[in-house]
Amino acid sequence: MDTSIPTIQQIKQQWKAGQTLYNFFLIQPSSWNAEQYGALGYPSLTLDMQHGLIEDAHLLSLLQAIRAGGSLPAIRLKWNRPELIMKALDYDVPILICPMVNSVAEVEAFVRAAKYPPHGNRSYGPIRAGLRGGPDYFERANEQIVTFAMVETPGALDNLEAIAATPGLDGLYIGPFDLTASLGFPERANFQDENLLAIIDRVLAVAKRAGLYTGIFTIDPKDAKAMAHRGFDLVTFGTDGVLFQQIAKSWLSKLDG
Ligand code: 3PY
Ligand code: MG
Repeated sequence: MDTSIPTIQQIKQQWKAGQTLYNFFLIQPSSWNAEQYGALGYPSLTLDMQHGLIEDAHLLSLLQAIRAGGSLPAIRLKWNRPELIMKALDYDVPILICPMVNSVAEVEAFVRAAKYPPHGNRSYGPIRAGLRGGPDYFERANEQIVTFAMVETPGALDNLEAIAATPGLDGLYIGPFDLTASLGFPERANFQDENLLAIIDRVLAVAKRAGLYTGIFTIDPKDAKAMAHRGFDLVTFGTDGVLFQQIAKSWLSKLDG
């Protein structure tokens, strides 16, 4: 077991002390790709099952590679469905990010599937998670998992305070692309836009009042740093897809003609 990778308990202490956990999204289903980011010092990696090219059959080798590289794994679920949530947890993913929720009922369903009774109805069978979690995994699992509901729809914004009060929910994670697209903003995810910043600050304030952790997606390290300074706990600073395309284009542009 790699003891240099922090546990969720340690991450929660770091968040309470005001430290940001930087995070990077992986869309490529390659274990070598996943392993090398950790070796380069990326502290946490999220497998993007919603938009990434990653399917269930890739999960095991990707999760093994992420830990082998030295990063803490997370997952952005394909959708808010109990079988996907329970499977991800059995595979030993301690941080879950659930996309496109709109209502308290949807967030309750998310949390219920992620927690063992009496707080939820997660089915028992922690095939991989139990190995790291030890013999008392069942007793401690609910505290070893962080559930983030994404705020990226008008519904989530309308119901923000009530969603934040959902028992068992651990955090709110902003998806600025869907948020600005669904609200009809002129530009998607422009972090200079005062209207977007006002929403970001509202989500931060509501989350802090409710005792929740906060996360946000960006694709630019400059925006990521600004969001960390604004007070976010988990800040995504890009994806392997965007990184590859930017570098590939810039290398091509250095050639003649
Ligand atoms: C969004 O910004 O909508 C996201 O889901 C980030 O991936
Ligand atoms: Mg989104």
